[in-house]
Amino acid sequence: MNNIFIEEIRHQVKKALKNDKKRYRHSLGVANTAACLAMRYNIDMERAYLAGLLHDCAKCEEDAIMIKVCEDRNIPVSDIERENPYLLHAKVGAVYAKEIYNINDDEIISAIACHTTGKADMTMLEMIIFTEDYIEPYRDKAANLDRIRNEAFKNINIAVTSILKDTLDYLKKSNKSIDESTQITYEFYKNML
Ligand code: DGI
Ligand code: FE
Ligand code: FE
Repeated sequence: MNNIFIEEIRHQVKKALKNDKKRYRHSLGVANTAACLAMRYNIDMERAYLAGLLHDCAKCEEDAIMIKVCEDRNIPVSDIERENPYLLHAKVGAVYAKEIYNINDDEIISAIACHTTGKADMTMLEMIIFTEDYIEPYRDKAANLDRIRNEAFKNINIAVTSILKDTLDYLKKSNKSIDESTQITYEFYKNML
């Protein structure tokens, strides 16, 4: 994506993620393939690219700082988030997108805020970022990736449901606590199919 504004954001995101070698590569993967899904589902490509580029911009932030960023802004922090502060990189990423990267597009901000757990009744942009975060080409660990990549371009509601189902299975198997947003999102999409 070629414009000075986006080039500058790419530069800033690269710097912010320099402590996690593969994270910038993943962010570009989400940005580029979110633009592809935007073409498929007739939404603005540049907004999808920007949301993808920024979705993990707080991924290298320290846990204590993320909790403080939320508390200072009266953003609710659930018990599960307090136990697993990495979950907060989504909400804090949304704050940084607004306050540091000067994004004033509410749908981009909300797509960043809900990219880890999803939420009920997501907009197309939100679903695209949620989905690409899981399937972008550099991802290689999750179950059923080939099938879900295919679903994403055929029927994105099915892809979102599959991702939530596999994420919940993985969390249960590894005895991790489940945030109610993840469960609520899954119920919503399962009941919609
Ligand atoms: O930041 P990324 O690694 O690109 O991806 P992400 O923001 O989707 O975070 C992925 C992790 O989040 C993955 O290991 C599953 C985890 N996760 C999603 N929902 C929940 C969760 N972890 C817990 N403990 N509880 C959840 O409800
Ligand atoms: Fe993330
Ligand atoms: Fe991500």
